[in-house]
Amino acid sequence: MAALRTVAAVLAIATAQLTAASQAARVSPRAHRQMLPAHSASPRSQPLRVSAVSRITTNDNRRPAGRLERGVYTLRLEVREGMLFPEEANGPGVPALAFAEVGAALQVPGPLVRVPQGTEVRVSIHNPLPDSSITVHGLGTQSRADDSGLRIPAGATRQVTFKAETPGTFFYWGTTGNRDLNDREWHESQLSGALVIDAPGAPVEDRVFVIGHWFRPGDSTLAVPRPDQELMVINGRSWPHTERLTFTQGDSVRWRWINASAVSHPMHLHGFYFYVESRGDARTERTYSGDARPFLVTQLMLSGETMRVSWVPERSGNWLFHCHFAFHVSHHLVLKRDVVARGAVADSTTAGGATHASHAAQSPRGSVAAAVVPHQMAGLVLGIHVRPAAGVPVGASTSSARPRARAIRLLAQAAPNRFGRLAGFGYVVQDGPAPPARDSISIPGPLLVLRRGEPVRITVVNHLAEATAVHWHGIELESFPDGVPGWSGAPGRIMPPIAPRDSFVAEFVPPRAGTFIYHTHANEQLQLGSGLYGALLVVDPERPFDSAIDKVILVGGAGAADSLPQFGLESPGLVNGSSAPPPMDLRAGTTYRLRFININPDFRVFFSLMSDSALAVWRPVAKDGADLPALQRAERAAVLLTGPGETADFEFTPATPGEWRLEVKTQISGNGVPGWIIPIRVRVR
Ligand SMILES: [Cu+2]
Repeated sequence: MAALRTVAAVLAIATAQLTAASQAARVSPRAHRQMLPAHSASPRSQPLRVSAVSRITTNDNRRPAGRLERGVYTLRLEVREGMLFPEEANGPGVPALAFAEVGAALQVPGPLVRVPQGTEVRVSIHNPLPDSSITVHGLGTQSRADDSGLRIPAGATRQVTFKAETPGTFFYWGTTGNRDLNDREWHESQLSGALVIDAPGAPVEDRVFVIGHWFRPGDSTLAVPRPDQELMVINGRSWPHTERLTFTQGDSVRWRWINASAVSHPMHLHGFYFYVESRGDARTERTYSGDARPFLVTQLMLSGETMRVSWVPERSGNWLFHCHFAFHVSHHLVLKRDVVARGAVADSTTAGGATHASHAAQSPRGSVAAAVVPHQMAGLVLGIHVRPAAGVPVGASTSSARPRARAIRLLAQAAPNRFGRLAGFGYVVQDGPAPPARDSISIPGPLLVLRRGEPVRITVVNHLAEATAVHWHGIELESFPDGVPGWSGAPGRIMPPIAPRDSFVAEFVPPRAGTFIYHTHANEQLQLGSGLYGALLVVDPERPFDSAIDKVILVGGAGAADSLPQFGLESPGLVNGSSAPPPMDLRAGTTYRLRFININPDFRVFFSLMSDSALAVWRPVAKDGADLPALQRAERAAVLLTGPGETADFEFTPATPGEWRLEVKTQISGNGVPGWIIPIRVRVR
């Protein structure tokens, strides 16, 4: 145990990543639900009254609130109760406290504070609640040490004045119970607003997005028992009711993201890489420049983190930016509980594999059945339309047949009783004219190795009992084959869901060698959890895949978690399809390429390579499939935190014979969150 503690101690100080992660109490969408009943069990002294409330308007953060005159910015805020409507304006709503400018409409997120650097900021906050104080954090000089919070007693008004000294993306947030940001209860969870300080001359044609999370535990003691209710919003709205962004091919896109929710979100962009220009939290920010900027397709944002990103949509069509936790984009976050009957999903994963729930989830929802049938997701999804630049034909490079394209036939199939009584879903590649048995599946799907620059034509055949689709995660391709059913493509040519017994042809030319993922982009909680995922490697012709050197460590799900009997108690993970992977045999002096992939539906995953007494050292070489610039390739301690939808490549050269342990695990650090750990012996000869 002493040795283990030593390693643990080393781990704890090895990287800021680990430290930050262990401070973020929540690991998975289900984990936070486990934490919350403890709060709900303690009676609230002052229940939120939901009678006589006003409508909360959603705030797109385009227009700063307040008044700026002669270098002095003045804003008068108050907190009131209201109803938030994250879907249709006349749809279902939830009660919440919200910020407003005094006398004006309530807003979620709160009124935007946006000022030039050097401005004197004067904010007053009125708390009209009769018997609850409010504490507001994030207003003050941009120093974390300062942020003990501004306490406003019931019925009182307080003012804060500070100089906007440091440019960046920050936020203010309130609590009625002096709780931490990641511990707020449902009624106070929307008390968050953006605070942006612009440097002189910096571009301000950007957009500001605040991620919110609202969770109210169910109450079975009511005359009409109330189930758990949960929603996740981007600027107050849940997909498909989030704002649509429209750009023209070649535009520069600049976004600021603020995770004011209690949980982490791996935010993933389809079709393009983005640069992370800065990262921070409510009070501080770190800016990257030049080659130091992370260049990736998925950025994990912990609770309370912010980021500024930039990217260029080089190809036209429809794209998405979304959270990669399956639950955070699932039908569970649709407030209309009658759309999908909870429990039907469990039935669907028994031996037959047939499902009615997914069809229900995919049926278009009334008021938004416009030109495009919305994808069945909900929650943290942002839709992006990219118009073609003048003179560029839509989908020019994929619409015509490619005679020399390499053909792959990929079957999506199901096998009964793969996870206990639950079916597994998996991909199989058909070689030759004879199709494989209908219940033959592989979890993960077969390793697909493509060659950079070589056209590929993948026919996806759906042998499932429900519609599906495949997303080529991280590949810079045209919109149509991108794999989001009812969304990918452009007006007049939208990718359909692949119906049972139907097929779909995805054609693309992978432009970049690296580690990617292919996975289902339909009914992800069920399909991804059940096994529809695999590693997609793109290699240079001069450096083909070599299984003796290239080691893929792929973490996926092990059964549709919300269908499992132990749902909420334990969530499974698999490494390369196994909960007890075989040892990895390496040779001293050889340089290996470890290709890590996290495509688990629900969990952040840590990887660490260690002996009994020390962490190994490895060299990062690629992130999300993109080679790292030399500046980011410094050797470092062998620990890695990933969210779903991330890949990362490291070179590892064991110097001497011996034994290492590659640990693959979820967070289990002292907060009661359950997890799993899968150790792999690494034997060096
Ligand atoms: Cu999320």
